[in-house]
Amino acid sequence: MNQPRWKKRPEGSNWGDFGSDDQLGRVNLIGSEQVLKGVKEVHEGITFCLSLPLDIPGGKVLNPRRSPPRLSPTALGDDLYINFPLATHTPTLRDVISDDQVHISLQYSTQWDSLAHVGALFDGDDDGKPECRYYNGFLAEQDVLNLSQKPHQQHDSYAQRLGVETLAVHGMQGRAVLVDLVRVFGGGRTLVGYAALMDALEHLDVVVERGDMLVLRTGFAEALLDMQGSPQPDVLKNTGAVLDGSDQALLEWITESGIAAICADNYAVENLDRELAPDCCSKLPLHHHCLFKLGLPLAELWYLKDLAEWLHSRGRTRFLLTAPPLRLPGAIGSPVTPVATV
Ligand code: UVW
Repeated sequence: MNQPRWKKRPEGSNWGDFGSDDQLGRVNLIGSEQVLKGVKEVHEGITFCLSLPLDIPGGKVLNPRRSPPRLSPTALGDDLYINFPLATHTPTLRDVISDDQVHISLQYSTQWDSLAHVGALFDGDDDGKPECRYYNGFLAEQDVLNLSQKPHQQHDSYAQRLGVETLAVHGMQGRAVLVDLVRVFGGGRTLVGYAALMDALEHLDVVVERGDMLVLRTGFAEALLDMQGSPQPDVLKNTGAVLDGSDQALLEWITESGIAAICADNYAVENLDRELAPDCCSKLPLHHHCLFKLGLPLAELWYLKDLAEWLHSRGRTRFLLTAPPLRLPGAIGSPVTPVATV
């Protein structure tokens, strides 16, 4: 095993516990045993698609950096390959070809955050000079992300380590447990810290075990879907529960519970609307704890309503989740079409 990339790891982190070169973090806990436990939850062979249409939300309301996907034809010279007759160049041919491409913000809609999504300025060498590091101490520019400036001002990014393809290759299949927060708190904006989450687990009779993927329904994605591509910011800011990443007890529970991933139907999983104290050092404390300290991937904007209602009607909370991201080398996030099998 190589030497760790750090002398001092962040307090409360698991850096090094899965090996000094580990790039999977808590996803290591999703092994064959977890897949078999997931398969045991398949009784009826019914599947649910847990993705929104990837052009939802619509516009740039949730995150002004991220644009809706734009589809266009592939082209060769002046030929655009939509309903393109091959007879154009070879008169005897009767084939007609359509072929397209997409410009997409990888975290626009239903998505996974890889462990390369959120790092921190951290002094892992203990030499008083903070450097940008990601999970397991990987150094930003050296190990993880290169940003190259190409001619014509085009920037290319590429995660050499911790990119989303590491999750794709692992598979992201195993047992998941649904916590239907809508059933406990309704669909309005509720800040859920440790105490509220524990109340919800008790009320819903949910048991969370090591290696499970925790799936949180807040009602946000279904509200977005109802808005049909014209999202209403005033309504959305009061819609759906959000986790309180500033609640230390909640972060400790995430560490202790052994969960391998958190998948939510809201944007960001956590509360982004809080006022930042003058000495605050993370706007995204849940992302910091999960992605940076534990290597625990987050997923957002999943569509969970139909699954939640079905599970409730059967008095169940667990299911087999199959949710590999794209095996897109170097990508930081990824659209995903998660499938629940029950
Ligand atoms: C942010 O940048 C807030 O990212 P995410 O979509 O992971 O919440």
